[in-house]
Amino acid sequence: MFGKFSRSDASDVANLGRMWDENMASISRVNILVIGETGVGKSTLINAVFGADFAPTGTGRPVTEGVHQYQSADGTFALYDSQGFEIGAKDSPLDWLRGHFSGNRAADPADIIHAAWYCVSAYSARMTDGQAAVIKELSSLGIPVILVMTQVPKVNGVVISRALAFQQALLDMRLPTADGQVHLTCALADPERDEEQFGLQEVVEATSFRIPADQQTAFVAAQRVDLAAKNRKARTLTAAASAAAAGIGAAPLPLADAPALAAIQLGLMVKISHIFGVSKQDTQKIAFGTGGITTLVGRQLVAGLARLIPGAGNVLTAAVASTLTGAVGESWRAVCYKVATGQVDLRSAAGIAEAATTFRDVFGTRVRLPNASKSGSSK
Ligand SMILES: Nc1nc2c(ncn2[C@@H]2O[C@H](COP(=O)(O)OP(=O)(O)O)[C@@H](O)[C@H]2O)c(=O)[nH]1
Ligand SMILES: [Mg+2]
Repeated sequence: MFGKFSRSDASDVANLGRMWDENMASISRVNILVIGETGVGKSTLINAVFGADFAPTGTGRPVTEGVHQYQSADGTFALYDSQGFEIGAKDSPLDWLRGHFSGNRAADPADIIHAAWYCVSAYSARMTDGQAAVIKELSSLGIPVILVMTQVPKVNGVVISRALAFQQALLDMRLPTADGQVHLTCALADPERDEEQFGLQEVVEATSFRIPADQQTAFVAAQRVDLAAKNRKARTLTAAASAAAAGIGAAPLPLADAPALAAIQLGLMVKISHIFGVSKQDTQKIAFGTGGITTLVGRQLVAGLARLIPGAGNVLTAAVASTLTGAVGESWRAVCYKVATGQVDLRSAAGIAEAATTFRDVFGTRVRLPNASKSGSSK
């Protein structure tokens, strides 16, 4: 049943597929290094922040002894998972890192490591001189280091004093970290021990602040704990697309140019889907599949509008073009937000229908179709 598209949508479906690939190719990959000794909770942290299917234990591409690289399926995110580096050790991963930097930095900017999470466990509660030396070396290589304390227990909602004492000891070491902080985290909720997940969003925010502008989109998309950042990014993209839509409608837009407007809107949906981790297939299903929002996106929307707006005749104004694009962006953001937070499960037909209903509901609050020509904007 899914994946069947009506004839009139065929070119929109094809366009969306092409735009999907173009968008992924245009996004600069972000590379994050996670370091810490075995058992401190790196994999658990990675899975909690970037998704359970991302770094399954024991897989990934070994790039050198003790370092594994994982890449997201869309290729916009790479993660290097590494055991503790020892300065001076033979075949240390640090040698790889030095080589990686001196060799690749100039040659291939795509391989630059944009941030490192140095993980120490609240349980071991120690940082050796060797570990501190590694942090210094990373910093001197120009890599922003975020210091993360993992496996931090709370009792009755309060961080245990031993972890706080360790945090203070680390602060007293005055390590050259990116933000001078020691971020306390618990990546694994453990109801039996009354422990809840915390601190992950703070780590993501601290990291995001240090990521170069070109890699921000990839980082916001890859992480899954800071949904507010995804919402902000989606709304920024929507504002830009609305402005572009107003631009093409600056002189009243002949309906013959409707494909240009449809392209802006589909391109916007593609970008928002990527930000929230909604797949190409799911995007196509909701947009053009059975029970989807077919008449509210793409060419059908624009064509249908001409019939609905009294007196619009064969033209669209800049205001209508921009309002429609704003409504498509905000409605699609709402759908993607629900998918990302698990409120909608797209594996069932009911889930697809629910996603489509969400889109229509939000769209309806932004656009009163029959009055659109009078008010121009209905925000
Ligand atoms: N209670 C608790 N256990 C954790 C936490 N993070 C990791 N663990 C446990 O610590 C062990 C080692 O974690 P893992 O992520 O495999 O460590 P890695 O070797 O650094 O990748 C596993 O049994 C995890 O379940 C946490 O935040 N809280
Ligand atoms: Mg691991």
